[in-house]
Amino acid sequence: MMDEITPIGLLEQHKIPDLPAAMYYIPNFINEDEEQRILEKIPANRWISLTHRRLQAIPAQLTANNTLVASSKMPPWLTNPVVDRISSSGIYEGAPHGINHCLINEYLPGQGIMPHEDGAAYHPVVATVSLGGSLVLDVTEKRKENDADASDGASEPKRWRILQEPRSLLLTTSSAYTDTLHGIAEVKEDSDLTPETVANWKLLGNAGVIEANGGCNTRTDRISLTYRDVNKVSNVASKLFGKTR
Ligand SMILES: O=C(O)CCC(=O)C(=O)O
Repeated sequence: MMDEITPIGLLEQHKIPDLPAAMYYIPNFINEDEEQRILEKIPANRWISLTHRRLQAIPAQLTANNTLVASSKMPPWLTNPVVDRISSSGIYEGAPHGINHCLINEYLPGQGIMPHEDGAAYHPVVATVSLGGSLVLDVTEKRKENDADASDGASEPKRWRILQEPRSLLLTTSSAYTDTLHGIAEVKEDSDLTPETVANWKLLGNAGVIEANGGCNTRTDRISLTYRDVNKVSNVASKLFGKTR
């Protein structure tokens, strides 16, 4: 039945092989009803349009010095069931606040995001829930400044492809967070998807769909929820006294 979810259980069972430590992939993290409920709740009037996609930040965009000034909390439709399930995995243990922020990105077929890192504004754990369509996230090893080979191109950085299916959860932690870049190609189809080219192939919920389509994924509208813990938080009271933590 399509309505089943995968309990996270032991994270080690979901670890994506061969990547820097560590990324975890959990298919069917939410069910179709839960996915639909979230999609219906995304506010139509909060989108910020960029050149190649649109996004919204909840509860608020960060200030110029990467502070979350939060007079309101995350709304229940973003926390229940997603944050509750993620928290039960223990992945945010030791984080300053736990999940306090969510970026919602929408990608139409042909849209993507340039390779980037999320940086020091956040505790180094990102939890990405995918809604709607599937797409490939490209993960690339970051060049070190003193990398002798970086200038002459003699050695290529390592790359991995992660297929994110609808309703899945991808957790990016520790050196996978700090030592890699991630991006999404601006294509209408992800091709050459095989057990050899997709790092999380064995963890996929439905690899058969890709196989039946000749190793291709035809992009449809996809929305991602990227949950994070913003390190610096200022509530209205502490802002009056100029304090953040
Ligand atoms: O949509 C995704 O899977 C990635 C989003 C992303 O790179 C970001 O929010 O920084």
